Amino acid sequence: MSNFETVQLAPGAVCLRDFATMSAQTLLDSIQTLSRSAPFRKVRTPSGKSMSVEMTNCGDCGWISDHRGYRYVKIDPITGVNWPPLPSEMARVAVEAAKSAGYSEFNPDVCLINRYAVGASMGLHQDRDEEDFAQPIVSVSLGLSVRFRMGGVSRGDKTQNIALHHGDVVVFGGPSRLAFHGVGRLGSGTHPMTGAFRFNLTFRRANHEKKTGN
Ligand code: MD3
Ligand code: FE
Repeated sequence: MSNFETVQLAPGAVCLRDFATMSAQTLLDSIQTLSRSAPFRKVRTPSGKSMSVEMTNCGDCGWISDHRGYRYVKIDPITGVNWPPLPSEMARVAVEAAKSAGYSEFNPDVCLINRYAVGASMGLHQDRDEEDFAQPIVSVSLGLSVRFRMGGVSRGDKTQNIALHHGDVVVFGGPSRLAFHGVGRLGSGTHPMTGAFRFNLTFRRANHEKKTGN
């Protein structure tokens, strides 16, 4: 396993620097493959604004946004079929990272994949379309670096800036699960593995775990 450094960002939020560096090529190959079945697309916010980040998903459902709102859906509206399955080699990285951050029960059912081209950014928001806030969100950054902003559970709370680099994994759980966060504009550059892009994978538990038996 690779070496990594742990940085506590806030209660429940831990950055594992370089945690995914050794897995980066595998993750990028998986992204390339699954984006052939579920292509990256620009999405619109409910108010009609086009987001600058392009997105796709894999897993039992996928996160979408349109004039009807934000939600998870089982069928990709672009292809009309199920999202591609979450590859086990992708899920493994997220589950291991969650364990290292103290969340031994993480069981993701979806991975939202964001692709940032030069100039793309993401405004301050909360991730609250999931059913179970007891499970953390695990974020993996690949390619070009970016400035990540993190605040508290109220929009007006003070924010801190953290640089996220290729291979960094951040686990957001507990008191940080509903923290406001955003991503600064991607500057121009070239990364040897991703070219002019940054990819971010967020592993989530969108639906409550199904009870087995009867
Ligand atoms: C803090 N993505 O897809 S990952 C998103 O880099 C999203 O693409 C960003 O925010 C990106 O929703 C940031 C870091 C992140 C993800 C989820 C969080 C931070 C979080 C949930 C709660 C608190
Ligand atoms: Fe988010």
